[in-house]
Amino acid sequence: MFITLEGPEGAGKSTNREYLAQRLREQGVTVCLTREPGGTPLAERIRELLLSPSDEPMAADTELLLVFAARAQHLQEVIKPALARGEWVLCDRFTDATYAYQGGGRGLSSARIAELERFVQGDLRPDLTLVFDLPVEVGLARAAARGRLDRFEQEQRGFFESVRTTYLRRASAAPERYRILDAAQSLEDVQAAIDRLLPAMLEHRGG
Ligand code: T5A
Repeated sequence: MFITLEGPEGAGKSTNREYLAQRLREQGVTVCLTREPGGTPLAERIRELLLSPSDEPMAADTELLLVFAARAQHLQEVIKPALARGEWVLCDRFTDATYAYQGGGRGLSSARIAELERFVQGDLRPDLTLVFDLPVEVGLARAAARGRLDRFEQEQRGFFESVRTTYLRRASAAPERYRILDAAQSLEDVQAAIDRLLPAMLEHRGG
C-alpha cells in the first residue's frame, strides 16, 4: 500500500503518520515512513531551497519543477524500492500537495501539473490518501505556535483557502481513493477516526 497524508499547514499529518504507523506495526505490517518535499538527502536539500525564505522571489514554475525534481529522486531512492520490498509507504504529502499549493495556491494549470505527474511517476499513484481538513486559521495558529514561519507559511490567507478548497475538490472527485478527516477535532478524536479506517486498509494485506 502506498498511503499519503495531506492537508493544509498544521493539520496534524506528521503526528498522525506516526500514529498510523504504530497501529499498522501492531498488525505486523512493515512500514516505510517518509515525507515530501524530501525523503532522501538530495531531496531534503531541494526542500531547503523550497522552504527557506529568500530575498529573490521564486518563480512559480521554478517551484513546480523543484517539487517534481525532489519527487523523482524520492521515488527512485525510497518509494519504489520500499513498495518492491512489500513495505507499506506512509508519505507525509505527495502530488496532491502540488495540485493544492502550486495549482490552487499559485494558480498554475492542473494540466501542466498532470503532465509532470505522468513524466515523473508514470502510472504510480497513491492507493489511499488521507486528507486532514481544518479551517485555515486553526492550522496556521498551530504552525505559528512552532515559531519561525517557512516560505509557504508566510503566504496570505487567500492562498491557504485555495489550498484547502483544492484538496476538498480533489477528494470529492475521487472518493474511492480519498478519506477526509476532520482535523479540527481533538487529537484523540482524529486518531479514533483513523482507527475506524484500519480494517479496510488491512484488507489490502496480501492482496
Ligand atoms: N509543498 C509540499 C508544496 O508546495 N508542494 C508539494 O508538492 C509538496 C509535497 C512543507 C511545505 O511544502 C509545501 C507545502 C508545505 O507548506 P510540510 O512540512 O509537510 O511541507 O508542511 P507543514 O504543513 O508545514 O507541516 P506541519 O508540520 O506544519 O503540519 P502537520 O504535519 O500537518 O502537523 P503536525 O503533525 O506537525 O502538527 C502541528 C502541531 O499541531 C498539533 C501538533 O501537536 C503540533 O504541535 N496538533 C494538534 N493540536 C490539537 N488538535 C489536533 N487534532 C492536533 N493535531 C496536531
